[in-house]
Amino acid sequence: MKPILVTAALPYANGPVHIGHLAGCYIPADVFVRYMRLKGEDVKFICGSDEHGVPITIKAKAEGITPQQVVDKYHKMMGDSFAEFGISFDIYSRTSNKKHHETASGFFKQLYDTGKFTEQVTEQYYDEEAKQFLADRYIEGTCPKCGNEKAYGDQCENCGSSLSPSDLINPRSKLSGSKPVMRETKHWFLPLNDYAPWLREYILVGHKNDWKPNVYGQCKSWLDAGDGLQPRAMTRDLDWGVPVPIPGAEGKVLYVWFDAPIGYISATRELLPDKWEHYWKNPDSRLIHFIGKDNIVFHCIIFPAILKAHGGYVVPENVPANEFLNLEGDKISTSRNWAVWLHEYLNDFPGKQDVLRYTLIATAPETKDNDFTWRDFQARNNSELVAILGNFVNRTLVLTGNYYGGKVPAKGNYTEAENTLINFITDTKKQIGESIERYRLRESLSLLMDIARAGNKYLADLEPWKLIKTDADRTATVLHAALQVSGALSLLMEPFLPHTGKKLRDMLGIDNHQWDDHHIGNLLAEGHQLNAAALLFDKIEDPAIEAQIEKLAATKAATVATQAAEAATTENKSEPAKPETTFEEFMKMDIRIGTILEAERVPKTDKLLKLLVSTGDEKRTIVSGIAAHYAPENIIGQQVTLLANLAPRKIKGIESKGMILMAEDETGKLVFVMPSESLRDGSGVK
Ligand code: B3M
Ligand code: ZN
Repeated sequence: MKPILVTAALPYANGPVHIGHLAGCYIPADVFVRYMRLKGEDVKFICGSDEHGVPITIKAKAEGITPQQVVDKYHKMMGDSFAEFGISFDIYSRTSNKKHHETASGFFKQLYDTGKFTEQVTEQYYDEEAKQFLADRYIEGTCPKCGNEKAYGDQCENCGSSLSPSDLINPRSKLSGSKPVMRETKHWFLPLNDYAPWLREYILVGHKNDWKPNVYGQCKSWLDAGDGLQPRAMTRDLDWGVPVPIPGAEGKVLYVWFDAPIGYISATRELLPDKWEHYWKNPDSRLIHFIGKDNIVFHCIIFPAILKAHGGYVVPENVPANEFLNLEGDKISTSRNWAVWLHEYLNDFPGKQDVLRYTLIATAPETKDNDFTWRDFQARNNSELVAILGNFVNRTLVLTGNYYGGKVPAKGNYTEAENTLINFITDTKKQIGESIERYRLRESLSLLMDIARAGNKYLADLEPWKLIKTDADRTATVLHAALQVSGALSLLMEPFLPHTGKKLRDMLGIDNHQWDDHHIGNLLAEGHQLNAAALLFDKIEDPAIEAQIEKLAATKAATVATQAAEAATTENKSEPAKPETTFEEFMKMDIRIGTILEAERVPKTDKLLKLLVSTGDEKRTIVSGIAAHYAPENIIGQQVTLLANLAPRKIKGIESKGMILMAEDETGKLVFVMPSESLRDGSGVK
């Protein structure tokens, strides 16, 4: 039996868990692990809090507390809510603990001692006001790939690109807001470029067919990028993190994306002090990382390169990353409090963990971003869980209670109807397993519900409540078979709806817990006494949903009010003056009037519109970061002012020729700069 090591991304301990985390990573991982446990596989489920990195120190600064106080607060909050929700980690550890510091610095030291790093003095952005180098999220600016104006120095959450601070357009310090300057500093780099041939073989050849297209595609674009993989600094000028364990590195810590994935190893060591190598250093081991799409490059390129550089470790077999989940049509945002927080859900909907699990699996963003709405949540519960699954089980148990005192009736002779039903369950069980093992969890859940649908149809066709009046033996057989279907459901739903599976197994008096065929169809022997029946699910009424919708509306109103207040309180701070220019320099700018002929959203981005703009003598494509401000259909025919001779740039694979000039109002809204009267396209601006 091959050891299976499943990890789920270590969430930053700078805030609570929300439904985007659950849908993107934790529920898929939990379904997969529960299924593997049911099959009797040797599987371990590893997670913990990611407690280093700039997100933590920014939160600490914002709350006026220490980073340790931040991580202590959120590590407990997340661990408790994961446990109550039923994410069944074998360990939920944390990267600020001693075991991790030991493991991560030991890993770094081994790479250092074996000459895997290059030592480089480079220029790095420095905030002269805060007197601090600006690593990763201490700096933000415009993403060169997608135009997101709040991209971080190490990654862009909008398009998932991994960045370096020097890639950012208009960089600014998150500490003081000032424009940073460049200053020299020494760091230790992992020459990722040296691992490119191996990574190409490992991913582009080895996992061409079994990695999800969204994952494979991102890796391929990274590996095929013109300038290819670059050496990447694995240390930072920060005082919060794992100190760099070599002389001359005072005041420096391990880059969080070097130390955090090693957190998977240290947590396994904590869980299995004597056996952890059986999972991490066994060539037969299956290492599977469940993550969100913004973590792909770190788990598919950087961490495997680190493991390869160290040697002796398995590398990921698969990294089934999900896309993003939105909420009521808007991106989930911790900073705007636009989220359904897990701890609040557990408080508002006690005992309904599985309703949220069901909804988030059924709407999982497996291949593209998806949207959670409270109305859909209500419909999933009322029209599917209550009306299909709950209804079938309840009718079967109530009729057995009424006719046979709650004892499993005699099987009698199965007809084709029973044999077809039981064979359908066996076949569907096989398909469910195959879907789970291919990380198609929406499909696998839908197959589970097909079994409940088949059960309902069987009862509707045979109508035991009428049959009882004319054919007692036949009725006994029908309910005997229906009970076997309930029994099978109680096992097969375990990966998806563990709380409900347990509840149903208790009602049926089943303590079996195996995912194997011979139990399907004869889980409940004649004469077996069932326990008291109860509803598996109850309806969720409108007021409960309306309360949640109103809560979100209040959140949005509060955010808008805050933004307006911030805009109002900050004196009308115009953009900082730019350095002086000359008439000659200005005359190089070819600024013209144009008209937008066509407009469409750029797929997989929130900010970008692809425009076809007429400038009189030609029509050109321009990608513009205004999607958050204008719907494409509303700007057809809009006259605009554009910089026509800006060097063409590829943005999200689209050749963009020119730039639409926009003015920004005090709330950050972008407005067109246009002539006071309609002009011929191509008219020059001087
Ligand atoms: N904490 C990023 C995130 O929370 C990071 C994951 C680390 S997994 C080793 O999205
Ligand atoms: Zn981007």
